[in-house]
Amino acid sequence: MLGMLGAGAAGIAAAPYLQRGWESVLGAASQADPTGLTGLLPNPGGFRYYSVVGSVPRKDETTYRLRVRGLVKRPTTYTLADLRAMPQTRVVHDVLCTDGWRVERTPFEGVRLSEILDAAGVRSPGAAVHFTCFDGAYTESLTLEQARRSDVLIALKMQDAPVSHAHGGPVRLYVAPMYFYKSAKWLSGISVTDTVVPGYWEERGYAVDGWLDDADRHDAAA
Ligand SMILES: Nc1nc2c(c(=O)[nH]1)N[C@H]1C(S)=C(S)[C@@H](COP(=O)(O)O)O[C@H]1N2
Ligand SMILES: [Mo]
Repeated sequence: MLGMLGAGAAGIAAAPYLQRGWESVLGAASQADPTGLTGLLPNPGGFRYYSVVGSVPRKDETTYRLRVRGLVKRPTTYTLADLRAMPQTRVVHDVLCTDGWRVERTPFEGVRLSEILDAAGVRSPGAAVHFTCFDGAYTESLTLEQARRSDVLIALKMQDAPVSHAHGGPVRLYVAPMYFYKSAKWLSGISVTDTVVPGYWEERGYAVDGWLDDADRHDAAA
């Protein structure tokens, strides 16, 4: 199993079947999707690995960049070292995919998105945040209010280890109060926009507001 994981995204993409459950309501749309949806490796540690593309380049210490753009006063580009040098927050919450699997009490650690937004300085009429990924395909969005929650992270660690390539490393988004599809893997861009731009799955029928049933929608803990 570890060997397969070591083979990376190419191995992941080779999984010859689609893992569909709740999402089968979207079956027609996903079958028409030329990039395909690949779920694979039945539950190592409870997680399944998803990518909407066949292979994803690896980014490391020297090649990884996170670009913050759009309706901000100070467009900024972060390296991994830059992100590590910022205050780190640890959030522990259950992870739930709409396919029906759940991994309980999973720790994520990284920089609060609110911190990144404050550093960039959101300017009018900024009201939402759009995320892009270096897989070249996946996108996600949050309202600015959601993005500023204390439990929304630019995650560098997952399960107390650096986020692996298969899990979207070196940097992924983690939106604790929402279904896991909101947590974009291989995060490379953050853009402040004036309206919510639906993400990859949202253009294919998912709710833009991906709240978990038990989520406190007003971040009382913040
Ligand atoms: N870039 C990218 N991010 C993504 C996805 C994806 O296919 N590509 N899938 C989403 C979905 S539906 C889920 S359930 C989780 C899966 O994360 P994992 O592969 O680390 O388990 O990532 C989310 N983020
Ligand atoms: Mo998912």
